[in-house]
Amino acid sequence: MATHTDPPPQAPYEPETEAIPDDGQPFHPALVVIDMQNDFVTGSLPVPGGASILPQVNDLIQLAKFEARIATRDHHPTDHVSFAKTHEKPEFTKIVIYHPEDAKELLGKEQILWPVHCLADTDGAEFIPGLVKDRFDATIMKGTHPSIESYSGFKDIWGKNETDLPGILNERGVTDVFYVGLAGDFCVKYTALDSVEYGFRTWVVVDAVKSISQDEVAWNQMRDKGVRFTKTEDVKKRL
Ligand code: VGL
Ligand code: ZN
Repeated sequence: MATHTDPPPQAPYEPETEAIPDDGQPFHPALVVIDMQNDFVTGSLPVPGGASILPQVNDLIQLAKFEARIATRDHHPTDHVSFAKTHEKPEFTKIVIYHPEDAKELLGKEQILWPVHCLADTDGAEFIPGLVKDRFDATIMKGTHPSIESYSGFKDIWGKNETDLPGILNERGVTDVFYVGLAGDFCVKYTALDSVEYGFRTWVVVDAVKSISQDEVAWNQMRDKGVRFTKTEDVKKRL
């Protein structure tokens, strides 16, 4: 039970944002909507405040000027490597995992063990009610291989398998990609970091994103790698 001597619960960190410059450079924007799925909002791995971003996400989806609108979905098999249950270990602890074809090299990666979430073809993996999903040009499914974790919409955590996302963006001549959705410190962060690496001007729309952790760590990692932060209102003004 909370007492008067406890420190107040920390308000979520909110990074500073900027308006999108209109500086005469080519501007071909795309929107990527990350993991707006039941399990991340009302299901087994709820992101605090997840439901609250739906109005901003829907407003952005309906802006006429985006040259592509793409969704991602977490879509795991029952015994996925990221599930605590698969390893018979407690949820939210960390283990070291290996690539199924590369285990002999012993190049492990730290893996947080999650509750079972976004099982393929279950309600938990469906888009949340009210999401304007009929406007998506493509939906990228990720985390579909039982032994491979995939947070980013571009490629798995080992960087071995690329999705269709970079091809779609490049085909359409996209210069600027706007990222919204869940969770800010996992799938949004890893997607945005890859987006910079692929050469896109990369924007995270901070009032259309919620994170699992309330701290600034993930935001600083993104900013340090060249991800830029803006707000729904500023996107509407530029588009
Ligand atoms: C995610 C944890 C596990 C996400 C996906 O969408 O951010 N987080 N799988
Ligand atoms: Zn997942």
